[in-house]
Amino acid sequence: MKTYVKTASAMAIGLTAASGAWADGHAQSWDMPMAYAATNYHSEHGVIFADKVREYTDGAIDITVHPGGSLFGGGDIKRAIQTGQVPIGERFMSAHANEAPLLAWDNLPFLATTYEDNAKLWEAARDTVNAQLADLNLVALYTCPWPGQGFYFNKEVASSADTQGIKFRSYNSATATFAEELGMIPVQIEAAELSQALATGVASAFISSGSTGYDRKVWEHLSHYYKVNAWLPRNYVMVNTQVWDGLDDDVRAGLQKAADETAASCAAKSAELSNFYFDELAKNGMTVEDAGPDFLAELEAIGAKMTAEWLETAGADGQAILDAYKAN
Ligand code: PCA
Repeated sequence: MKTYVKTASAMAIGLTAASGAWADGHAQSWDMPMAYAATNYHSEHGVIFADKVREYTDGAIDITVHPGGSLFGGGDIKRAIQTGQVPIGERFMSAHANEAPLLAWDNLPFLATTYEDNAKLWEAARDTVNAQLADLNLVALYTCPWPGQGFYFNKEVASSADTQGIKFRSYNSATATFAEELGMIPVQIEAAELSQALATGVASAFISSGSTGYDRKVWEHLSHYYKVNAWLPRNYVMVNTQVWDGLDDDVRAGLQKAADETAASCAAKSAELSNFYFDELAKNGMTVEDAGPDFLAELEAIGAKMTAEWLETAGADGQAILDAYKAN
């Protein structure tokens, strides 16, 4: 209750100006913080989305994209939207699993490792995830997958015998668990801070897609990428629930149309770019290869344990997602 009151009063302060502008028939200007590099396809799709929104709402909503954590750092974006400091923003969904374990639905190792399966998994999860987000005062407009996740190191790694004691950049609690299971020391760092963390030795390994390694030019510090393809996690663009509910039906429909089209285009771009990123890592001197059988077997065993742990925390809703996915 206390949290609700706090949220409601912050909302009143933060959003009056925007709502008033709309009541007068003028455009609402929305700042949209995004967490990842301006040149990343997620951020580029934020701009595509903003253009479509202007078009489909007849200029009623004018979104300005702020990529790279420039308006709010990645870790602060969700809170800023929940409390009405900004109406809309984008972030990595499973980064919010510490607050709502269900949101790690797309972080389950080796469950859905192709774009097609990943789309099926999102369909299976969508309603449950949206209900969870409603509890957090959020409405998801669209989600978009990252390419498959693999491991970056500064040396050859054949098994966990080679990973003991390594400082590992994690991006959520699941990846911290993964690191610990491999004898590494996790430290949570934003993608925007990654190059600096590698340069200063705060971390010397991490899990991510080829995309983030490319964005952050990690070949300057690291030598090996293992294409584990453990999962394809998603970013999501979310709106504050009161803002969403306060819009005219037409405007909401325009936003949703823009969101649906952007989702399809963003997922296609992710798939299209996934091999390009590997090529770029290799061109810049990294060894890019599949994980060896010993390492992979260990990762699979850890993955099974992580899935079991997730089911304990996500409960019946989590099981329902898995059942719906497997039924299709
Ligand atoms: N890049 C983001 C999240 C997943 C990914 O591929 C990151 O490393 O922070």
